[in-house]
Amino acid sequence: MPDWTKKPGAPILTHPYGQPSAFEKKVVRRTATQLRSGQGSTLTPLASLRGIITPGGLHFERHHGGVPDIDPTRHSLMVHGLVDRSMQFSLDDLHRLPSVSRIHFIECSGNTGSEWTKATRTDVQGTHGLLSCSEWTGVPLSILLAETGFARDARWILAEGADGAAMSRSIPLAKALDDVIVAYAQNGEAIRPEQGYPLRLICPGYEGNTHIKWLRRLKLGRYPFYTREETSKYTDLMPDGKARAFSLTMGVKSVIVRPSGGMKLSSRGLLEINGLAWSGHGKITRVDVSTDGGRTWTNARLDGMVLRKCLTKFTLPWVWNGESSILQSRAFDDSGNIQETRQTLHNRYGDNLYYHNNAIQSWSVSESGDVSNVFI
Ligand SMILES: Nc1nc2c(c(=O)[nH]1)N[C@H]1C(S)=C(S)[C@@H](COP(=O)(O)O)O[C@H]1N2
Ligand SMILES: [Mo]
Repeated sequence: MPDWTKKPGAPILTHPYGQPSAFEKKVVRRTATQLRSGQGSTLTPLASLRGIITPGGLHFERHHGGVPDIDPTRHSLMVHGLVDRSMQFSLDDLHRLPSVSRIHFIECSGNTGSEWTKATRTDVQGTHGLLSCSEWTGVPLSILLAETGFARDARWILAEGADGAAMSRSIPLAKALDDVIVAYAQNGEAIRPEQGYPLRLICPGYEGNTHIKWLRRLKLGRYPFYTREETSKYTDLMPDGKARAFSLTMGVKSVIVRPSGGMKLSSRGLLEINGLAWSGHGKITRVDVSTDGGRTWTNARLDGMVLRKCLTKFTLPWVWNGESSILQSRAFDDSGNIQETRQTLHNRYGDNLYYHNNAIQSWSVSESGDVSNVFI
């Protein structure tokens, strides 16, 4: 009989805010390699997570000016510009308004950017870790805009953060009226400081950069505001030298998280392939898995909830017979989009791209069972 059965365990309230088991301390965020002063990002350990929800403490982070320490009693949201009535909302005001809770992914458009022209990172935390999924609770932006009213020719909204970077992006008014949320809670608790405490914008399916954290201001206008983050950054350079701007919706994408780069298959025989699929356009309808580098494909099972603009879990049983194999997955969504190969995307968009890489990811399994990132 083990020790822990023979005596009482730790007293109640040892941890007023619960923590993971000490045996799980390797399951942590880690920094991406490109770090510059005053800004940076951390990656979610996708290979160690089960299901579709990212625990608050493991949500990836992307900060352009660090994490501000905001006193919610001194924070408010101003809505102004082409509105009938400028209004300022305190947190208390927002808590009184009708709320929604929705499960959505956030993916930085730089996610997988390192993998466009060669296999760079060793594991799925490195290749795909700028991706997380939470239940977000807050007030639909359409409700705030019904309070302020807006001019008939208003078309865009500038959203601005209260951080040192005062990060700002233009959001189409049509999107704001559709499904954007002014969120104050994440997975049942107040939004974490790293995720935008006390208020952030959730723009379901849009690139991560538009989900303005530490949100303090929304300004309505006729045109996009052409901020730094939608002109010099977060645009896609095309082969003819022109840059595509406002490429806001994240494409259909999937990745196998188990087995994935850096793992070792311990023995031959039956195992379950696990992965995640998502699309900024809507719902995942189907995921195929290949174990022979894309020559043949098998339908994976979509497990659990299949929600729009949300991570979807897929599984496939596989018998590894000890041969070298190439594992791939490709996702389909309800807008008719199919996840494509790198080659197809390169032929279409050229070699200048960094953002919005939603190509099929390949993991190679060697005869010794070592799994690694390969460029196909
Ligand atoms: N105010 C503000 N909002 C921001 C950012 C920021 O630096 N400041 N980073 C953006 C980027 S580039 C991304 S990908 C997401 C990341 O959200 P997360 O840190 O909660 O994962 O927030 C966006 N919102
Ligand atoms: Mo981002």
